[in-house]
Amino acid sequence: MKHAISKLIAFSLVTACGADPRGDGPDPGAPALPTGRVVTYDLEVTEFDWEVAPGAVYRAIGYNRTLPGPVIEANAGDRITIRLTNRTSSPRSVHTHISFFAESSDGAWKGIAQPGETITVELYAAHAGTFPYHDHAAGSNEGEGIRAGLFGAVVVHDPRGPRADVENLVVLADLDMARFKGLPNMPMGPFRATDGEFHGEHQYMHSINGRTYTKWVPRFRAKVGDRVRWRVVSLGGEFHTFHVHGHRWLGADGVVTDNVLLGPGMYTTFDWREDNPGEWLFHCHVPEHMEGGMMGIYEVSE
Ligand SMILES: [Cu+2]
Repeated sequence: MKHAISKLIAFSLVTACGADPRGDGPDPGAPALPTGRVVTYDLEVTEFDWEVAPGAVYRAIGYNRTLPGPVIEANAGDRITIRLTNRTSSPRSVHTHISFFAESSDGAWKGIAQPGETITVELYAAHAGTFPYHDHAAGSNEGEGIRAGLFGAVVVHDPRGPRADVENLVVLADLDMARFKGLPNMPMGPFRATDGEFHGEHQYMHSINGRTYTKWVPRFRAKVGDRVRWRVVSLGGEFHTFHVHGHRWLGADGVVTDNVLLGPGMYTTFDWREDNPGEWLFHCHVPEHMEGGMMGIYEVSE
């Protein structure tokens, strides 16, 4: 497995150090040079109860009993080793975006942990940025793992880039209404959108960092003058936007924006210099998703 990754890295470095394969300049996607460092993570897949808000109990399948799963953090050029243990009754995996890996660590056709099994996944953090990771094993259904809670973020720092004073990691995810065991003021489930006192089709379904609504989504904080880095990944079945009140940043298209579109499995990283004190909303701008809990608060002090 290591040999296969080494070959991948060597090939990519050859193309990176030489001209662009099209012959028109340096490759803008050049991978980072190896640091020689290895970071190791243990991920355990289990089924557990998770409160997205008090009384809103979700029967989750997740990594290390938390939604989202733990942050996988590295510097560009590091190798990442993940030991994945599956304590559920269906096949599970961890599939990552952007990092280099051999097919044996893909987590789709290969790199699957069977029930009771521990496997090793080997990655190379080729590029700085913020990327999703998630289950990609076909259990009872192909997307069941992601809906149940098997998702998280890979944060790859650029050791040569500007350091941020504050880093805010945002994981947007849609939950499966059929997996709720309880909702506030409701008897135990399972629930359908039209059940009992349950109003609206989306309540508690759209989460930020595993929680719903401004009262329960963990707050972000910064102060005026800070270089604030936002790392946003979108995992789930819906298209979301990421909108922050009172602020603006340079979008990927080079145009100033305060709201970006992220489809399933998409991600973005951007910085701003904080200049606006206050208590600001950040949220998905799809009305049903806001109503469904996808909103939080960002507090800026003087
Ligand atoms: Cu949305």
